[in-house]
Amino acid sequence: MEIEAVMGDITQEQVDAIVNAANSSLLGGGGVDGAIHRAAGPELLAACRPLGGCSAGQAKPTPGFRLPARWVIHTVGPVWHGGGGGEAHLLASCYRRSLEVADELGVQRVAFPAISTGIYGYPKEAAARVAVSTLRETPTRVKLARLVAFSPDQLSLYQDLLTVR
Ligand code: AR6
Repeated sequence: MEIEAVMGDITQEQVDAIVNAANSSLLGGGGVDGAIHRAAGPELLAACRPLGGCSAGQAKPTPGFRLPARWVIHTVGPVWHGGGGGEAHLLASCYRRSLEVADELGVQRVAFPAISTGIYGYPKEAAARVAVSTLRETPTRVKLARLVAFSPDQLSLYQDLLTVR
């Protein structure tokens, strides 16, 4: 799988599936979750309701409705509590499970936000390391993972990690 980093708004990504950094209710919120629900339209919330929520580290798909992406893969990152609560393991699970769901959907191009690094407070550099190493290690039929940075600093974190193996 090719991994690339780009800067932008994930709701504009022209890929098969975008990953949402949701909360366990899957009923919307702020940050990238709010942006995805606004761009997808109210059908997205209606599609999330019957899913019955989602645990941290897990992932569930819905259609993308008005988004350019055909699918949204909703995953729930860990809330940062200092690192001793299994946060890294849960964050890795988000990336791994999202790729597994992408395989189940049969899609080839998936865009990821920096899960947990906003409202959930996960330190950005540590989170970027987990993202890149998990994407590199997970066996998948996905051809392209796009790491979508929402700031220049986030983009350089990804670029630094992607230039060394
Ligand atoms: N495109 C790409 N990245 C974005 C966008 C966007 N449009 N908007 C924000 N980001 P956050 P979390 C970046 O807080 O930390 C919600 O209320 C942002 O800069 O969205 O996993 C949920 O419902 C940051 O780098 O997600 C949960 O309650 C990254 O996306 C909670 O927030 C993640 O920030 C989840 O918190």
